[in-house]
Amino acid sequence: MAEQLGTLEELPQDYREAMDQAGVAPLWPMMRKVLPHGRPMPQTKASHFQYTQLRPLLLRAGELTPVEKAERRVLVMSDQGRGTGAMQATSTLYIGMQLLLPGEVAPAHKHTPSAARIIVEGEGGYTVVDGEKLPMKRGDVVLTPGGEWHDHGHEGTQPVVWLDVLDLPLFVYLEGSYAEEAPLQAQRNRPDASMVEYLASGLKPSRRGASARKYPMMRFPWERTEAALREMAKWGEGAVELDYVNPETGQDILPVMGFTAMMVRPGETLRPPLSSESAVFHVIGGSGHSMVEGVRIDWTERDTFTAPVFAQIDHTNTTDAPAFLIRVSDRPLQEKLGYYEERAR
Ligand code: GTQ
Repeated sequence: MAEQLGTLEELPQDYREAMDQAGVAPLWPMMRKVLPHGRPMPQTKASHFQYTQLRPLLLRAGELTPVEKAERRVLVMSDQGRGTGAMQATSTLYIGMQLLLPGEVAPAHKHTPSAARIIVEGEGGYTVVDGEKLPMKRGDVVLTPGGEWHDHGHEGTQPVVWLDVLDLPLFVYLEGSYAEEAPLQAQRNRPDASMVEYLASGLKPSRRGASARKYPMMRFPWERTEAALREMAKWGEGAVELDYVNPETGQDILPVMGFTAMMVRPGETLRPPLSSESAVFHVIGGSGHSMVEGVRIDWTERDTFTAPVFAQIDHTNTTDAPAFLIRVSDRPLQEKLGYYEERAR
């Protein structure tokens, strides 16, 4: 039914005022705003954050604001559909670039939203989650799941920078976002689970009925991810993409956010189907360009860009070296809500 719905202006002034007084409003003039036909009408716009622009601003924040005054020294990367300052990159995903200088610590806290870090630059940074010390190396994905204590530290000599990805906007929308603070955590004196229990893909500890932790592996080393992508690319055709999964369950690594690692071969263009998820892409290595809803984004290593729901997306690598991206999306949330969808293009 493509019938034109009634407007507010059509209604008599006295009636509109009386409704206003009573705290009510007619649905029909607003109906299409909340229930558009055929597909959602996202406010989110494809946005591109160039690391060459962010880096000097972040280092300057390091001079201007001591970590004690910031708790987390972060530049928030805003969806340009909502405007700079918006605490979201898409409807559900928040991203920010965090700087920690040598010797600094970001104190322990825990909060209802989940976070993941993608390490952008620097050596010697670490995050402690629930007592487990997770080294932060370039390209690693490090999880701090909702409700888990975490603090950050830095034992190196150069600035450490990472991309924070949180499901914060969802929790703010739910009026469910809050944090608690505590002193730094005692650290367990052993390597993280990716180096012990889950060192080899396809193997996990025999537990004889005892159950694993809810988040058994919280660091996904990039070194292994890249090696797996390169090997896959040699032996198959089509998109080379790996899902990050919980090694105990095979499920997504966090409740709301899903992660994949992608390799775009030299000369290749990837054209994924349209999907109901919104996404953040972070470039680990290489360069290329993506078309997102007709917007061309020329990206290079350490850049970050976003795509709204149902966006037409092409990724092209015209260089002669492979390009590597990590993609974060809200698909796990949408699957839990029962509406995740893909459409042929
Ligand atoms: O490192 O714990 O970008 O709590 C925003 C909120 C980072 C963090 C952010 C946070 C953190």
